[in-house]
Amino acid sequence: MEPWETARHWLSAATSVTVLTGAGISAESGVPTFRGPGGLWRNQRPEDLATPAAFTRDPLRSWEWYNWRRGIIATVQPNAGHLALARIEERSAQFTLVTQNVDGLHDRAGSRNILKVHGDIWTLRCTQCARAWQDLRPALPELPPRCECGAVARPGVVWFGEGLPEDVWSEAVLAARACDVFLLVGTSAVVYPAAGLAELARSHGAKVVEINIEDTPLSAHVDLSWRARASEALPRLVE
Ligand code: BV8
Ligand code: ZN
Repeated sequence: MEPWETARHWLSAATSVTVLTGAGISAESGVPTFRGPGGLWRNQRPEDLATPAAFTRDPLRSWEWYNWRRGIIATVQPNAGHLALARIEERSAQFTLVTQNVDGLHDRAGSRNILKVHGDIWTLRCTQCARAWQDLRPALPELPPRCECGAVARPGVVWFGEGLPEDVWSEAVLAARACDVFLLVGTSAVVYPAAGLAELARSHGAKVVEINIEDTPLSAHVDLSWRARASEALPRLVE
C-alpha cells in the first residue's frame, strides 16, 4: 500500500482528527524554518533569539528579527498543504489543528479550530500592563513598539523557557488524547511539550502519521512515517 492509501484508510475510519504542524508546512510558502537552511538571521540561531533573555538584553535586536520575519510572512501565501488541512477539517466530525507556527498561514488558508501553542507573530503584548493587541502592519514603524501605557511591547509569542498559554495547551492535550488519527506535519519534533502530543495521542490508541522530508526523533515511534513534502502529501489525503 502506498503511504497515502494507508493514511486515507485511517482517516476515512476516524471521527476525531488532531494535527500538529511545525515550520515545515510553511517552508514551501517561503517562510524560513527554525532549524533548516535560511532560518538563520545575521548568523544568529533562532534558539538564541527566541528567549526572554535575548529580549531583555536587547529588545531592539529582538524586534528587528521579528520585524524581518513579519516582513517575509506578510508577502507569502498559504500553500497546498495549508489548504488541504482546511479541507480535511471540513470533512472531519471532530478536528483540531495544533500549530507551533506563529505565522498565521493556517488562518489565512481557512482552518477554523486552530490552537496556537507558541503564540502569534501578529499579536503584541505589553511588558507591563495586561494589554495585548493585533498589529498586522508587515513591518512596525517604530522599534521597539510601545503600549498605550508607555511601556515597551513584546511579540505575542512563547519563547524558550516560557510556559505555553494554559487554556490553549490544555485543549491541545484533550485533542491529542481524544483523536483516532494524529497527523504530525513538518516539525523536527525536538521542541517540547508540543512534540509530546504525538506520543500522548499514540498512548491513547490513535494512529500517528508523520509527514516530513527527513527523519525526526519520532519517525521510529509513529505508525506511518511518510517521507514527503507537506504540499504534496496532504492534498493526496483529500483527493
Ligand atoms: C517550556 C515561538 C517550561 C517563538 C518557539 C532548557 C532551558 C529551558 C527550556 C528547555 C531547556 N531544554 C529543553 C527545554 C524545553 C524547551 C525545548 O523544547 N527546547 C528544545 C529546543 C530542546 N521548550 C520550551 O522552552 C517550551 N516551554 O518548556 O516551558 C515551563 C513550563 C511552565 C512554566 C514555565 C516554563 C517553549 C517552547 C516554545 C519556543 N517557541 N517559537 C518564535 O517563533 O519566534 S519554538 C520554535 O520551534 C517554533 O515554534 C517552531 O515551530 C518550533 C519547532 O520547530 P519546528 O516547527 O519543528 O521547525 P524546525 O525548523 O525545527 O523543523 C522544520 C521541520 O520541517 C524539519 O523536520 C524539516 O525536515 C521539515 N520540513 C521542511 N520542509 C518541509 C518539511 N516537512 C514537510 N514538508 C516540507 N516542505
Ligand atoms: Zn501597557
